[in-house]
Amino acid sequence: MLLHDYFRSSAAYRVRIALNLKGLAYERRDVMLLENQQRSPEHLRLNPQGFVPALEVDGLVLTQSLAIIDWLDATHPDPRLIPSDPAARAAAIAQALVVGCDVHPLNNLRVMRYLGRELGADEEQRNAWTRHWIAEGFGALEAMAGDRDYLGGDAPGIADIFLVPQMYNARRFEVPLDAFPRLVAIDAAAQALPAFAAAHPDRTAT
Ligand SMILES: N[C@@H](CCC(=O)N[C@@H](CS)C(=O)NCC(=O)O)C(=O)O
Repeated sequence: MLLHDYFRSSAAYRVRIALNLKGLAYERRDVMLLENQQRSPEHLRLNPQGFVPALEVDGLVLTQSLAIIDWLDATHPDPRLIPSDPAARAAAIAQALVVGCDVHPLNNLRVMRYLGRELGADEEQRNAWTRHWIAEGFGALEAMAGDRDYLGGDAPGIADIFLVPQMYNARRFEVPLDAFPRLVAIDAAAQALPAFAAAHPDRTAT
């Protein structure tokens, strides 16, 4: 497996965590986002959206982190990251999508660039935007979190895989986290696991 990756990409970080949880070996290739390598013809052939991650497996090219993790779960089901029970599955995916649909896309590099270049937002305004949408999403996710070790229950699942990279971003942008004690505790529990620790951007930067 070859992961087209970038150390600080939270969508790629999700896939690194999932691959590690499943104990799957993979190679990484850096796509340098700040140099716009994601817009190169070679990368657009893999992912026409111009995003990382993309995962190449035996001639198959997978994109979109949730779709990649769903594929990994279908082909390597141990351990399960997305529950099979329909109600539990819907709840877990709903938690993941608080981050994946309603927080992360608003803070993406292309959005930040648009805010700066097209709308004239300066760095502090762009950072305030990022902090606002993270705090709003985290407020909802905090209310959705149960009282178990992980969002996924007694073991980490898809929602934890989406949470941890977003917590990394939150800290990077100095989002106050006092209002989210459950998320802070769940993030700490997950990061103590080798699969999460090995996927951390500090362990991945080239
Ligand atoms: N929904 C996509 C989002 C992928 C995404 O936003 N990737 C970011 C890095 S986290 C990216 O490649 N951004 C490049 C850009 O904005 O130009 C997924 O989950 O895979």
